Amino acid sequence: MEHIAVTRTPHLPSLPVDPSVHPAWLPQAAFAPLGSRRVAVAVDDSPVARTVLAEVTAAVAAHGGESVAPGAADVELALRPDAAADPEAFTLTRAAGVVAVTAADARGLLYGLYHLVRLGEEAFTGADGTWTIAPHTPLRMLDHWDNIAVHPVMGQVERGYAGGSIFYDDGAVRADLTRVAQYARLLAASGINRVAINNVNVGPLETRLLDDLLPDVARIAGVFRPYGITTHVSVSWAAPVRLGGLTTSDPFAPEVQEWWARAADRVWAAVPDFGGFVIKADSEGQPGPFAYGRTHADGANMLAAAVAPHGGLIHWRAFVYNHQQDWRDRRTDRAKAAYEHFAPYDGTFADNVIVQIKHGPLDFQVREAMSPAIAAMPGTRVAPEFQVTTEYLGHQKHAVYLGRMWSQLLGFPYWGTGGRTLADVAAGRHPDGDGTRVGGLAAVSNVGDDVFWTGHPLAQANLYAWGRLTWDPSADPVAILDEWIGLTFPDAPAVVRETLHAVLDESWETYEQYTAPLGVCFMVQPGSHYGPSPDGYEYSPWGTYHFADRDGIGVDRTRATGTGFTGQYPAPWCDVYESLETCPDELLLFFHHVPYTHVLHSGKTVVQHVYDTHFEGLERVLESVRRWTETLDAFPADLADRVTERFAEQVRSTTDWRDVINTYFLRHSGVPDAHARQIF
Ligand code: GCW
Repeated sequence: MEHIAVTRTPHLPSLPVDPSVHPAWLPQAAFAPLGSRRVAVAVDDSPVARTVLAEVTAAVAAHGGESVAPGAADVELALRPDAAADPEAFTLTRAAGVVAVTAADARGLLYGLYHLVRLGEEAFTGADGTWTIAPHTPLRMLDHWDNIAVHPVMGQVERGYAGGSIFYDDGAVRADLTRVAQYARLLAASGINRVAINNVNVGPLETRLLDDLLPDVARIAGVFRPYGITTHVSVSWAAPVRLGGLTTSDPFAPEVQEWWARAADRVWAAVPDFGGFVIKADSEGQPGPFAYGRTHADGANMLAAAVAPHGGLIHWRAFVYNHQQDWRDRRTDRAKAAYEHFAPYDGTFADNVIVQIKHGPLDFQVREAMSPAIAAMPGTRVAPEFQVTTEYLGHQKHAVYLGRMWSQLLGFPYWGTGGRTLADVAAGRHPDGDGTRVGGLAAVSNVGDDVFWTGHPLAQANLYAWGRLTWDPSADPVAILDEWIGLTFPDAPAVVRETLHAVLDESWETYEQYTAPLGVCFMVQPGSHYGPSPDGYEYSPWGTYHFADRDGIGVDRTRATGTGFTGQYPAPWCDVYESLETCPDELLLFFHHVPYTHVLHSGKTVVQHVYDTHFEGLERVLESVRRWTETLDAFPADLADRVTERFAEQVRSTTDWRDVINTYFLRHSGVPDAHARQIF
């Protein structure tokens, strides 16, 4: 490897810094500690190496430091290669006033550089020592549900709450991808290394990403590449018919196999380091192998064979269920679907298939049980899927920090306290596995072309936290929140940082308080999924019911008397959830149908719990608004205005939730509030 020094590099890429867009967690000030020092960089000439050089060059130019040749005297920071095994890992050494970051290749150096940015001055003044830091899993992914053609119902970005798409504008890939480059930089600085660039609901225009729109895919991949980010595309199972004019998509048909192999050849010819395909098949109307009497393993393995010669991956989604269920049918339980469709095929998926499974068995609710399917496939590479976009969590109109929720989910001990967790399974460390089935972590992104990226400026914290947790799922989500606050608002006085912390820290729990209680799920407005509608899905085909009547509420998912869903869990959870004695309060209504007067472990009845949490939830939001109002002058006016506007909507919406849910429970149960507060 030929190493070049920053001082001898004539054509560095310029960093994608656009002053009209909020810098998120990479404001210029965050680079001051690094940029005020004498820095030596020795790297190869790869695209990522050039990013490392560009970052250092820009930082020292802005902050009075100096780029010096490797080996120069009085170097304060050195970034240079070593022979480490993991190409994304780096080693940080602090000794005798010199900080060195070493890594096997430029990706590790880039992560090391952003690590220094996060540490700030502490990076240079802390105690001497050596730390080797490696990501938890090699697949740390964000999926975009962005459409190229504006969808008549879902718009430019399905479940997007931050304006238009950074990739597409009204039927075409944007000519100017500067925002994508800025995004890539933010993602690299948080730890993400893979992005799927289009919606898993693939329309006719998006199908053409495999064909005449390939040059656009190559352009986007070219923007992500310098940041160590690999590009993936979502594909339609029906592509051979839609695009290739075949009469079938049967995975066993030779012409279909041949079509996909040629499609893969084309894609990798255009983008040699392409990542692979994401696919939603036989799900919510998307075509799939069921039409041909084939299984999901048949479908996934056929695609896997097509991309294998190129080293590609297939992310095959397990969000497969009957969305045309008859609500009168009490035997079918949507929660059981992913396990039933996938677990029987464990061990039969090809090596380059990743089965992507939503963390909950329903759909990204504020509180639902863990998906048992994730734990059921020791012989399969699994990527649990999360939502950074807040489809069921307030549409980035409510201030809801999700780090604590994800941390809890990632640390869920599927085989009991102290045992392997969801994050372990994602990294291939299944207790019954052979350790080779390394999966990853995936989530749906929350950005758009909004000037603050995420609609609600404070929702940036979620994007940041997601990246950081994919890198290290054991990281403290509260520390991540403070890290985000420190980076994003570097000059803010302590009181402002305390306010942001207070507003966000327990905001997930607050959101849970004022929305659907005790794991009951889906009391949202149908379609939009914003605002309360307790019976909105009760008589619908979507399989998301709570069965409230005058006596009680909740879904009996026990083996003894219900749908038997509890039987999909390994011990101890199959028994913990089965029993009313041991089922945790917060999931009570997910697993059991109980009277409104059932007494929780907390000592309260279900109905009194509902009243109390809903009154308290609004109080907590009002307290957040009070704190925010006290410090809002410390923020730039445009950001302050945006957050203030969002809080006004949050208060309106939370009041709505409180009153609708409380009234619903009062009318159904006839049990008055013990404190005689106003319910309608
Ligand atoms: O939560 C549901 C959403 C759909 C989405 C689907 C999925 C992309 O309401 O908008 O479609 O999940 O995950 O496929």
